[in-house]
Amino acid sequence: MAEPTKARNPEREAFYAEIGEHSLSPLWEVLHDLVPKSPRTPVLPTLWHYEDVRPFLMRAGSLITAKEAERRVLVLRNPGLGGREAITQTLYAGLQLILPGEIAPAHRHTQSALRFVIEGQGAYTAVNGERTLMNPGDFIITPSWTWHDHGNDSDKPMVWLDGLDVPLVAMLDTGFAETYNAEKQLPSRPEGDALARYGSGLLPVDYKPETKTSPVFNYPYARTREALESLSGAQEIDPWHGIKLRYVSPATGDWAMPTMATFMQLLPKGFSTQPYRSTDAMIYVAVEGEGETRIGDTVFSWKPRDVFVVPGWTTHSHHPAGEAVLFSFSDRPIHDKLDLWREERIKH
Ligand code: GTQ
Repeated sequence: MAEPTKARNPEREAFYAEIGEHSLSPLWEVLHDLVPKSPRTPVLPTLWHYEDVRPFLMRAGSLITAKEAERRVLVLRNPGLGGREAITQTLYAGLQLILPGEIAPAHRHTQSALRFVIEGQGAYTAVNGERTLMNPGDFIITPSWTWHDHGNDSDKPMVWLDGLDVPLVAMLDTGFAETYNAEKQLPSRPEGDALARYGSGLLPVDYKPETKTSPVFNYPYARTREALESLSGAQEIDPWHGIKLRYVSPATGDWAMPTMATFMQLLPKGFSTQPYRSTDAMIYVAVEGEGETRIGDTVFSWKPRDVFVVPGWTTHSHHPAGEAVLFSFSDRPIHDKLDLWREERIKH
């Protein structure tokens, strides 16, 4: 609700203009915008149907090589954010295409990246000298300031969703980047090394975490799906979330990434979630099944590979047609660490 503005008169206007010349402004004119009663986000609920975006991606594939582009990505721009390369206030998302035989050259940057595999299989991403093959539904991490390159040795196009904390890092003015001295890293560790070392309920005996990012950098969908499948027979299905798991670092139990929370949830057949909101804006990717998500007055119909955004502090509910699986991510770790995170579970 807009607060009544203070009366304006020529004397005040003249004063505001005069102090403006001295890089000063009157707080009382803007106080309630600066300190709102509840969040007023410009982020708009937005849905990208993969079948609409894919032809544009393939056209991009014939316009520019992955090498020339460095990263051949169509950015998912939130229309409420005035043309910024941002899907929410703090996060960036884009769909990256690598064609057979291509390489996206090695570089590193302070922005953290997640990859959620959408289409194709058998391409790799290499992080700090270890390659991991990418399969649909895998959640892959490129930690801040780690060398990474991507390549496609398969015979089909490979597409994944990139999620990065680009707008957050820009706001903090902490962006650094470097290109590697070669197109790709030579493998220095065998494939599967990180998962064996850190991702089997075991850790090397003297291991101490050196960074705030999970040492596991590929969470394969096969394992995630198996966990959800086993739990789908269980009694307790959360009315607001269905069966919702969060990805964590096995080294700390904290979120897998310091700036982004990631989740996978199963919505059983015939189940709808109750209305819910939390301060963090959520980016969803439909993985299996079809359904609707109601966000305020907006209704989105999704099917596998579609991406949609739920703005922060906006009531929403999911209504799958049959059993469905949704991946999602947000900046919740930041809200958590600043004691800002809130949620509201609404009862009908
Ligand atoms: O794969 O390294 O979508 O650096 C944007 C910036 C992907 C990447 C993006 C990047 C990358």
